[in-house]
Amino acid sequence: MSKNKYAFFRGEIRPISEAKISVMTSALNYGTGVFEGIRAFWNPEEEELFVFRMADHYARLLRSAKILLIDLPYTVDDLCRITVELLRREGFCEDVYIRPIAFKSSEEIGVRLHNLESELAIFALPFKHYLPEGGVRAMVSSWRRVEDNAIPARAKITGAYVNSALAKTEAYLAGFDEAIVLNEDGQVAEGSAENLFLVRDGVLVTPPITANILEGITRDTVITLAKDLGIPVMERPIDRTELYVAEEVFLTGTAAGIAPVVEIDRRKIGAGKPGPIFEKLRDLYDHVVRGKEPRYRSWCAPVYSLPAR
Ligand code: PY5
Repeated sequence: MSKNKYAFFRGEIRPISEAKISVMTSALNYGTGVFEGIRAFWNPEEEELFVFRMADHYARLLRSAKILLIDLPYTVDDLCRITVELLRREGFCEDVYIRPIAFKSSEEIGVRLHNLESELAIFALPFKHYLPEGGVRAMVSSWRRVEDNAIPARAKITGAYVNSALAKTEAYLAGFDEAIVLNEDGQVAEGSAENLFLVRDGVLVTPPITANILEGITRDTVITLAKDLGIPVMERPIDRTELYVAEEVFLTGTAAGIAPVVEIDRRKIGAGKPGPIFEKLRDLYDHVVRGKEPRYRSWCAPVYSLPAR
């Protein structure tokens, strides 16, 4: 029994049992879909559900779709409105994860992007933690990050997640919680489904968006919050061994939130426990996403208190 009752599928909100596709679907056969992960956070004091940076996620979905020549008949505003409607129908009063997916839906043989139909589906379900809360034990993967000229990591392409899944499962089978993936230059790209930050001499460092990473929205949020807190931020290439000698390392993502890394390749990071800069950012982030910081309230779209547009 699934925890969600509905999906937006073929232009309407329908029972989840009706949101089914054929085994012949092009995207199932060739990985030609793009998706998003969006979170909505419950604020018990206001009895309100806030969708975090929804328009930014849908703008990225449309950019990903453009790269795969997926034409969608929806604007960012349309997609936000549909999502709010879906969440209202579900009536969630807890933290949820929203998954929009746009894909090549034609049922025929042929590997290509052109002259194929596209479809969009959106579903949402209750969601808590993606990574262990007390601290992540990570390994540097033997798998390399996909290159922009092979499968662009900038687009959130379903097929590219084979790369993430290979790295994640290698880490799991070796007894770790998460994989850190290097790019073909041998420098740090990101986690299997998170961006990466480290702290050196009090400076927050993260790879640039040209390092074959997803241009993460949590990454952008953390950069903004850090700057507002007066923490210096630098976007630059990161060597593998900088991971070992960093004062702090943490991962950021919609599913993962901000997750501290306490061990990498069996080397303790900093004091082997979540660090002070992580804690400052995490505390602020937890408030921001629930609409509790007036300064960032525009990032939070209320689901119940506004009339549907
Ligand atoms: N890098 C990769 C490869 C990702 O898959 C993700 C998000 C991120 C970085 C972080 O991006 P953002 O901050 O915009 O979420 N991963 C998805 C997520 O929803 C999929 C997880 C299963 O978090």
